[in-house]
Amino acid sequence: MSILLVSPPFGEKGLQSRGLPIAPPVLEYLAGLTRQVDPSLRLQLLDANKETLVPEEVTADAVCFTVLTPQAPWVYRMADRLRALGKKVILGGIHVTALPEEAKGHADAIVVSEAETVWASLLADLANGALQPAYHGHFPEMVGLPRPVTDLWNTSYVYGHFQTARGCPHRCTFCSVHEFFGGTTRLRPIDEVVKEVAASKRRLFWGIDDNIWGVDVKRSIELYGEMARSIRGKWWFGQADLVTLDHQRSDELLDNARRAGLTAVLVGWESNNLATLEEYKAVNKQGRHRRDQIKRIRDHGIEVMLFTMLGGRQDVRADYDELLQLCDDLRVSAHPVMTTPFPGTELYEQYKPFLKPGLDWDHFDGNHAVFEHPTLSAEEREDLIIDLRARLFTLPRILKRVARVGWRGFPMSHVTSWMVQYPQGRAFKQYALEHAARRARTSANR
Ligand code: B12
Repeated sequence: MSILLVSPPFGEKGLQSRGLPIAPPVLEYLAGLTRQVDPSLRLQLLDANKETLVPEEVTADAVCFTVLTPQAPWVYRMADRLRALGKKVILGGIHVTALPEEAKGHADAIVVSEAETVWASLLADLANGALQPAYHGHFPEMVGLPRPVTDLWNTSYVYGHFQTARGCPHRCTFCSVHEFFGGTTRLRPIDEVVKEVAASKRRLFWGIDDNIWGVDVKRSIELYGEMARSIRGKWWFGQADLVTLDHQRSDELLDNARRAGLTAVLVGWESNNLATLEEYKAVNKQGRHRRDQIKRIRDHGIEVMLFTMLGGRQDVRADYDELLQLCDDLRVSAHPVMTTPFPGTELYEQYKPFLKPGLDWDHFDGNHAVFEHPTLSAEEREDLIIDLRARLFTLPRILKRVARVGWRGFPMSHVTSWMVQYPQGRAFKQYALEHAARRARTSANR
């Protein structure tokens, strides 16, 4: 029997991530899990950002899709076509877990929650022609997890990935993580992580933990110390909170993290607007002196990028300029996305009465305004974020920011700063052009 694992394209209305240099983590991980539970099964992987999925040309018996919310419409269309051709379709991932009844309509089987505890029985049922409509995974212990399988691609990637923990201690209302992982945080054994990264042929990684140091500071210090001792010539970036840096051992944490190869951290700044931060229940994760902490991280030789959302119902027009000013003051870059209430989150329930009717899930991609705002129209918010991104990613600004990374990180943190910012600026520009073309077509049709 053979199965094809598919990573869907990152939205059709905003192809921001075309040619993303990161290997899709879910696919490589599920391939590892499959080999662990049934080594006889033949496996194929397809990254639909880089290759075209043609249902008529699929040779596998079953096709498995991982589904984020903005990818759902594409997946459902493909799934319907594949099923009409007699293929079995299995869906899993965060969107399927949030809306299982919707997903069931397009699949022979769905996996709700994490796959580890149900994957073996699902594959056995598939082989026996006895698939159940739904499999409900539990929250597995993070011991003995399979390593990602990296040798099945037809395409190539610059970055691999590793995961040391699942879950996050914070409960931000916009974030899917808390709900998805059942409020749990779970850590992998340090030696398993270190051996996995050391054994990988790859040299650059994304540490895909939801919070690379905020789950358990002492364990992070220990993990990074061990990585620094055992791994040479490998570098990585990851995402984290700021409040952890109020911890008394945070200098040691940052030192060890840099020695472990951390070149850049994407910090959850979330918003400049205090009312919005409160609305998102994201105040506590900012810590006491968040501006100073940004400087501290960079002085340790680690690049910083701010994750921020704009266009929430408490946000105002001035927030866009203020974010640019903040980035200029701190000489730091940002990844601004449109506030998006994802199904399964607290924010979704709160914003439900304001959602624009008739929008398909592909609008929930961080570029589109999907709810009504008290003072700003959807078009205004979409234009404001595009304009902010254009101003943030001019070449002089990018270069000034690269130069500001502390000397202790030279050269890899500086190289990473460029490698993250430059393509991001280009992707934003490309999206802006596509957005303008779509807007022109819409007004011509009116
Ligand atoms: C890596 C990542 C990305 C990468 C993906 C890289 C790639 N090439 O695939 C990139 C940067 C591209 C990305 C983009 C986005 N992301 Co993202 N991302 C993540 C992150 C940090 C890790 C996901 C991951 O790979 N985990 C490792 C794998 C092994 O674990 P897993 O996904 O949990 O999979 C397990 C189960 O879900 C299940 N499973 C998953 N899929 C399948 C499929 C089958 C068939 C089966 C059986 C089981 C199964 O089994 C796995 C093992 O238990 C998560 C945070 C998180 N913790 O999930 C956010 C997350 C998934 N992202 C999120 C968001 C919002 C986005 C963006 C929309 C951001 C934005 N606003 O611009 C974009 C999507 C753009 C688009 N238009 O589609 C949200 C998802 C919300 C939602 N409802 O979809 C998350 C949860 C972050 C959050 N804090 O809320 N992301």
